[in-house]
Amino acid sequence: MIGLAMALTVFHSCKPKGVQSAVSGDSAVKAYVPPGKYDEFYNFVSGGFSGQMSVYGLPSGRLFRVIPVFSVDPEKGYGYSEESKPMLNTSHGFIPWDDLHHPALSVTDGIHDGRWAFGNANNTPRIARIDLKTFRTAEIIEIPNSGGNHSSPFVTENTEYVVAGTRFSVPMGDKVDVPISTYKENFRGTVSFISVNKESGRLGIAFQILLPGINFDLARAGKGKSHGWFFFSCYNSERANTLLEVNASQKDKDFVMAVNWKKAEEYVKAGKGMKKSVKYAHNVYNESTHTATSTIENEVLVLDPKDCPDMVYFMPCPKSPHGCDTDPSGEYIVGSGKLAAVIPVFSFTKIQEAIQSKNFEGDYEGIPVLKYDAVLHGEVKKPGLGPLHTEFDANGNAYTSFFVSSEIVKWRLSDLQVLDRVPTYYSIGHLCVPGGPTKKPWGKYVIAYNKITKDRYLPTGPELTQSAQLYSIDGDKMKLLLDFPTIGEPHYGEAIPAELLVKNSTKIYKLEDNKNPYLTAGEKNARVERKGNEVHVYMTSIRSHFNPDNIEGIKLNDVVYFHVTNLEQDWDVPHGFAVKGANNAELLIMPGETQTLLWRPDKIGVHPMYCTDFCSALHQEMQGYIRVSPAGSNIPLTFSTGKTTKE
Ligand code: CUK
Ligand code: CUA
Repeated sequence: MIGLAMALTVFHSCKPKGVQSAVSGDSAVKAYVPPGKYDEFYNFVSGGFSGQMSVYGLPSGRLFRVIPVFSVDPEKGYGYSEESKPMLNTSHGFIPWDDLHHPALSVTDGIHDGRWAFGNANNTPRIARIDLKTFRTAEIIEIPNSGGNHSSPFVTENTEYVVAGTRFSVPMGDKVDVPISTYKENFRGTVSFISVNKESGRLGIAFQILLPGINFDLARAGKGKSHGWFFFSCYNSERANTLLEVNASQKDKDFVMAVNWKKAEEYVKAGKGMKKSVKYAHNVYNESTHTATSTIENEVLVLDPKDCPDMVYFMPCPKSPHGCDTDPSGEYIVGSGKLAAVIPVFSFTKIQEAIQSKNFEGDYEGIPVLKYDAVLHGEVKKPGLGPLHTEFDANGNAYTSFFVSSEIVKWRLSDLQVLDRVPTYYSIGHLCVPGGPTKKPWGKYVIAYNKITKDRYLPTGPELTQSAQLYSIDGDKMKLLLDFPTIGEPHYGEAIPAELLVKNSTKIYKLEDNKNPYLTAGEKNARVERKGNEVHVYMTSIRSHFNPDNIEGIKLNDVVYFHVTNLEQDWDVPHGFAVKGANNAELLIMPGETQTLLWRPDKIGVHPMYCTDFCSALHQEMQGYIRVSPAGSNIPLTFSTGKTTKE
């Protein structure tokens, strides 16, 4: 008896007070995907300061893959293999990290097409394109004239463009070494329109728009009737350069900026753009050589609204706006002031009328400011505290996240009535309805990406797991179904029906299509070649041996390149490669692929190497030796596989 009572007490005291599970009835069943069954959606979630993007199944919340984008990933050799290093090149040189906030999935006619995902690098401004056939980063382009690419990488209705709005305004051009106190005079902002090639997906900076020195936060493209427009939220219209928490919260209203990008295209055609000399890296991964190349570009086209009337407008938006979201019809633009007590909803029709009748309240740094009342569809009254982001379902409803009051609020677009609210645990940032930012929301769920985890999971030292929560939205009331942990800070996510990706998923790279210059086409071609102090090992891997697996004649101070070709042509049979003392990472080589590891042997002796991925019953036998001799030694360069040991 006493033992039981004690056990109960201990059990209770393990769980902090205030934890609510709040699930009921059939919730568990709704989130349960039985072993061997597939999830209904892929959820692409940003990793925040991990610099990666992770892929979860919904409704199960199971983690499928972490896609390295802006950060090196030793698990996959990304940023460590010679082929992938150029992906992380920038105008500052090689950068192994960034801060990825927003995934965006490509659309055709405003509907998910399952081709690409895009991600933004917030710190050293870049945009990445991920190929959804391979779940690999295919391209990264750096954004010049930008100081923090937060308002990015949202897409237009046919993925004509992804955008990049600078969070920090910065001095640019010839005059960059200026006192910070000259902010108002010298600091400017830009938004960039990055074109996406319809077939290849290849990115290019089409044009940038030069803007007053305010901070751009988030953005969404118009769609349907508002196709051709882009909306950006802006804060710090005070143009403060210090203590922004006070100084950028002075004004009652900041702005949502409306950009007529069709008009901008006309100005570009008419030669209104100025060519500015800049420096930015453009990195492309070639699918047939399995190799990335990095090119430094030197020029960008800049449009100044002064020379381009009717291209940019400001709409007042209360107060310190964060999210800026367009509904599936394209008629409504929802602003979210972090410090506002209402949610302002703008009407695209009214915006057009106000522009026609020049219903301006004045201008801001030469850009017309539309009258708030003239462009407002209405305000959602008393919705909650600290509105951040809004997503939509297909039935005319909106779902807004509230950081301060820690909840999701469902409201109706037509009459702005609040319909339902559920608590989130805790302090939700972004949220995601599958297809929520598109013309065709898939609906069914809303996912909360939370900022604070507190007592939801077992403690893991000073830092707790990051966390997301899944709610069903198919009934009138939202219902909590599941908590699931995430990798990095899950700022935002997009979810897409699995069937749109499954059929196109790459299973192997065909050996006959492998154009890597260091390909070893079959075991008979395996060899080791010396060029001065460079040694190139042309190596193959197949279950369960390397060829060659005994190498002698390597000398101290040699620079050794292992070019490993995985000869397998079966799905899900990667081989790994690691050599003792290599000060980078492993290689993880997919079937039919060639990858290269650079090794600078720094010790005399015999160095083991082995396959790092358990590939067969005899995986543990997949190993070999490399003999390293003194720099002046005359041991000849030899290599073999299957030569018997001398008795
Ligand atoms: S941000 Cu994180 S909650 Cu960088 Cu999109 Cu709003
Ligand atoms: Cu190849 Cu283990």
